[in-house]
Amino acid sequence: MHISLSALLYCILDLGYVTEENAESATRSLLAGGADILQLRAKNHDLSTIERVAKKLLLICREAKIPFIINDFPELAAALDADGVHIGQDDGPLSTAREMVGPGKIIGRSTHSLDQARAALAEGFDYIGFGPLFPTPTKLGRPGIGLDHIQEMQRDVGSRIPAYCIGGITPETLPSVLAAGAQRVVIVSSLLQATDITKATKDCKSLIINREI
Ligand code: TZP
Ligand code: MG
Repeated sequence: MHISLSALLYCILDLGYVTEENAESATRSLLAGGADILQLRAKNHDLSTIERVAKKLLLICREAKIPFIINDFPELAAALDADGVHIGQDDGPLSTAREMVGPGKIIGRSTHSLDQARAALAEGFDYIGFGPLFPTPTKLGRPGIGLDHIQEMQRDVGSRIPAYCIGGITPETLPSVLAAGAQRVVIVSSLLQATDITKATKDCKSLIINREI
């Protein structure tokens, strides 16, 4: 599995916003709205819960033929034959994660600056997240890095590997993010907290697809 050129909207099923009971239906709604990649992220859950939810979401993503990525747990991604894993700056080098998940899997890295984005490219990551652009309750304690470096990041990194701008992106902020040069985005809370997840996802997807170039 790899990330396709047309995978512009990356969604995260974050168990901080959705209960285990609602995880499958929220995922189906995100996919119906046009999510091109799905990640499972669970910062305060035990591994058995994450595994149980991951198994269900993997089936949904397989059926929809989109990549399913697990945040933080390369061993779990390998054990479930998920499509990849996403790791942060403090989660060790690519090589360690690669040993665990194997050569055919997608491995992404969170980056919070232009330097980190360039370093992730040089190390060989398959894609990056770049942000948070704006402060966000989904990643508390991290300042927003703003929109000023997006263009340079796209030029140096996003032209080589998929680069997803992330953090505080909503239907309201998305136009400014796209105008600043973002090609691909991750959106979490504003979709998961929407009264109609599918509609909110569709609205964001069409803003991305119909962007002015
Ligand atoms: N990494 C950087 S910002 C962020 C992560 C996981 C959270 C993005 O969530 P939201 O709710 O779209 O701001
Ligand atoms: Mg992590």
